[in-house]
Amino acid sequence: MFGKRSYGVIAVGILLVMTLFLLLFGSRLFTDIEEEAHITQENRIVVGVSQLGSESGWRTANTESVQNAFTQQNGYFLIFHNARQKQENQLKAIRSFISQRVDYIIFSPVVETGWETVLQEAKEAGIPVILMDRKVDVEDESLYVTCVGSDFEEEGEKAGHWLEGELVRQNRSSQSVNIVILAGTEGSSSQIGRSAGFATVADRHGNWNILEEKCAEFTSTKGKEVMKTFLRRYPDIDVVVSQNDDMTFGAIEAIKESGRTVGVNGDVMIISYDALGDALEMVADGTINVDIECNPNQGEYLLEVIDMLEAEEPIEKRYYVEEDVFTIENVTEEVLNGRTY
Ligand code: GYE
Repeated sequence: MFGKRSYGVIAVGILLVMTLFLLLFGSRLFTDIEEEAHITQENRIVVGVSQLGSESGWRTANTESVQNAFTQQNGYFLIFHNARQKQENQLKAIRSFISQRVDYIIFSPVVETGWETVLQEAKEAGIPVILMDRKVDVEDESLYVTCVGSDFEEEGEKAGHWLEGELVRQNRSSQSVNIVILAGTEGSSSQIGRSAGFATVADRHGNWNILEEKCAEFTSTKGKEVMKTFLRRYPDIDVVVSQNDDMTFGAIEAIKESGRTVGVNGDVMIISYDALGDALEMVADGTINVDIECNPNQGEYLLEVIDMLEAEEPIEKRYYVEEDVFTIENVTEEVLNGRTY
């Protein structure tokens, strides 16, 4: 029916229609894809996190909790910075978050003082600041929106109350008791709170002699070093209060090397904080007498706080995480198996 020429004309026609179609809708199609990609990126909430360091098992668990919370799947873009225990590094990180115009700044202040100026800068840039784990000591509380962390003073009191009960149980409540304290980073909220809380209880007991409280920076190496000094200085130590498990691990080594024994059936009672998995094993076998839990799983709480802020719901100035106290009595298999850090 059609000659060779007609086939040619039809082919050219089809080509023309296709080209026209592409010209008309093709560019639309590509811009749509591009726009969508842009929107997905834009819809993600950008969070700058300044972690103070990686000094302890607790800190590692805390970092993991934050990184598992602020994921792409949850709608976040996380900029994470580790300050290696230096306030100046944290100040730099926060300033870089401000210049990158992040949506939120979360930070765990290494010490409580010295933050006014940088927090003022964040406020002027309109970036809400959320404190994680530790607090800041500032006059103007509007410099941060909220804090998520532990009640350190209560943790300190829990340690004191445990000792009160234990001395009664051992019939030693009227005898003199020699105590040394391995303190965490000087000027950090966890150190200040734990020291103050324990002191409140200790003050009520004339027979509790706090021989010395010395900073061991929340690390195992320092814990061992400072404990060695204590052992040299004081021949008769009954109780060691160590403000985190890492220092406890070091201290226990030092005590054992000095020929003394620790724990439930030992010469020296051990009171520790954090309740890391490895420490709970030592509670279970009687090496550590009591471990005051400090909960590092704060990522989920932070997500909730940001959800509330995004929804413009009113939020509180302080959120406390849940925490327990562990002795040989309640460290069950279930507790041990459930520990992920
Ligand atoms: O107990 C310690 C860490 O501030 C609660 O810091 C935190 C403390 C924690 O290095 O292990």
